[in-house]
Amino acid sequence: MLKSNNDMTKHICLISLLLSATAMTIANAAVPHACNLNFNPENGWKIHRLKESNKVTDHIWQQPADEELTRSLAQWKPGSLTEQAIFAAVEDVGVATGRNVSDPEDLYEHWQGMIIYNNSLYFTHVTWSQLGPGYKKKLFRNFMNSIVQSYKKDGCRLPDVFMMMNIESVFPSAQKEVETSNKSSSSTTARAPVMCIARNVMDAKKCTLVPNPYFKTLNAWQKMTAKIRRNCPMNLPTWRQRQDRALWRGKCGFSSCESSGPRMKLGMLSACGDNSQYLDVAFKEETGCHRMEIWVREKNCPWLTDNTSQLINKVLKGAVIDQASFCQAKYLVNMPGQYQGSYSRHLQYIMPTGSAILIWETLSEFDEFYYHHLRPGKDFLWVHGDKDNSSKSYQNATGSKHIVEVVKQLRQNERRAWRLGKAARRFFQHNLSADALKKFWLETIHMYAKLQGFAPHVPAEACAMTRDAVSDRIKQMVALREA
Ligand SMILES: *[C@@H]1O[C@H](CO)[C@@H](O)[C@H](O)[C@H]1NC(C)=O
Ligand SMILES: *[C@@H]1O[C@H](CO)[C@@H](O)[C@H](O)[C@H]1NC(C)=O
Ligand SMILES: *[C@@H]1O[C@H](CO)[C@@H](O)[C@H](O)[C@H]1NC(C)=O
Ligand SMILES: *[C@@H]1O[C@H](CO)[C@@H](O)[C@H](O)[C@H]1NC(C)=O
Ligand SMILES: *[C@@H]1O[C@H](CO)[C@@H](O)[C@H](O)[C@H]1NC(C)=O
Ligand SMILES: *[C@@H]1O[C@H](CO)[C@@H](O)[C@H](O)[C@H]1NC(C)=O
Ligand SMILES: CC(=O)N[C@H]1CO[C@H](CO)[C@@H](O)[C@@H]1O
Repeated sequence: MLKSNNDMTKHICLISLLLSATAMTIANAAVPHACNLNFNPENGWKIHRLKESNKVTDHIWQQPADEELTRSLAQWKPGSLTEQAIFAAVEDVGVATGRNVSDPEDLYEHWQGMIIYNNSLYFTHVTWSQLGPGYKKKLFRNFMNSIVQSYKKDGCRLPDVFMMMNIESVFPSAQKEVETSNKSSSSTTARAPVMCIARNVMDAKKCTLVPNPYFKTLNAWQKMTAKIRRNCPMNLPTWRQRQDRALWRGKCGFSSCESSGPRMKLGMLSACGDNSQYLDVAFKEETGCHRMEIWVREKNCPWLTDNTSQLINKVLKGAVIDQASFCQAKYLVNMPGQYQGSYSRHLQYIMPTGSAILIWETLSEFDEFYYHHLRPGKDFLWVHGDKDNSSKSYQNATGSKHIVEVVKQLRQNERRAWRLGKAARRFFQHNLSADALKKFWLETIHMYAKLQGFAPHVPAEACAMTRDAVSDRIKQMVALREA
């Protein structure tokens, strides 16, 4: 079992002195209050300061918290959560995903510790490896920082809290799940109190889902989605001018024969064959496709053939399309993620376009924090390609139809397609807009704080997050080390 204090101090960001001065300067002038967010159909989510309440953790929600939070945290009574249980859960997931749990660098590769203390945000478990510009941990830190800063600006006060966050999208297979659950009696209780961004449906109690880091920051997301809305007017005459095909652009990506993502994508691309009048689908770059071709040549995957290679070459050259211009098509396809066939951030970008959303049915294998709100047939339609018996991943989602059939039907019923697009856009406002993300995090932090039976403390070496400073500073240190 891990010793929490040891591990909290081992993986730190080494720059607390540098940053503590900056942290002081952002203290809010107004006395911060406990806050709530309420949804109003006219104005969306609005912050609500609770002036009467002094104790943030005492405050009463005016609406029930999101089901994902109530469900995944239900097994914990207020005040029952210990630091040990949190670290046990981290180790538990580590074992199941095949990480070397006695090597903290390896174990914490995908974990990010996060502390909110006295209304400021701190991070622990920042590892040295993988500090590239797009690396998810960095994105995540920036995203969380923007959320905490935003509450501060609103004059809100957050409760003290400590969380461990898994920023990977892949969770243990069913087989490993069995091994883990037999490991010891404690592992059943070591399930819920960690956070993750995507979770296999079979691991429903393993962690609590929170938004993925690809929203970047609240401000960036707000700007990006405002641009999409401007680019994509919804009045029917204008909407009618959108291209009458289902559009998809994405990465090739390939990690193993078992991963369902690339196989599903090939399934869709092959459906394109004689159907280019209905589908406009292509890979947007060659990276990853080369690896797939190598596999084709070596014929290691039973489902890859020489024809796959032909297919890849044929469909590779799709024009890259700016995300804010996706609404040039009436129908937009969401495919599973690049490597393991898990979630894809694509969906959060296409929901606000007002085009009808077609989701490849394998999505039902993985959950993100908002999937349980999506209503098939109303907010989107399930689709699939030619089913083949080598694919274990098809879940036969209710109502799923062949993608070409779906496009043909929607062409016959334009108003239905338009209504689907409007519903997706409404869904977006409610669940995925910057304010909705803010609201989700406010609930998460409050619910989690209530469960904790310990007072979170800031280890001496933890770093205060102000701007982008954490990983920039580490990069400098890496450079110094290498010089
Ligand atoms: C909490 O933050 C406020 C404002 O930044 C500061 O004045 C106060 O000393 C801090 N309290 C503790 C216990 O750190
Ligand atoms: C796991 O990590 C420990 C500590 O770094 C190391 O000694 C050991 O060799 C590693 N085991 C494997 C299988 O890599
Ligand atoms: C785990 O427990 C289940 C039910 O008790 C049992 O069927 C299964 O064989 C066990 N698995 C392992 C790997 O011990
Ligand atoms: C590969 O494609 C050719 C024509 O392009 C076709 O005749 C052949 O049946 C295909 N092979 C397989 C295994 O699908
Ligand atoms: C798929 O079907 C073919 C022929 O119908 C059969 O030979 C093959 O064993 C099947 N594969 C799987 C994985 O069931
Ligand atoms: C899905 O349906 C197909 C054909 O109806 C069937 O062969 C397959 O076993 C089903 N898959 C699952 C996971 O239920
Ligand atoms: C977190 C969040 O905003 N959840 C909302 C998602 O949308 C459904 C209805 O579509 C609401 O009931 C949820 O509260």
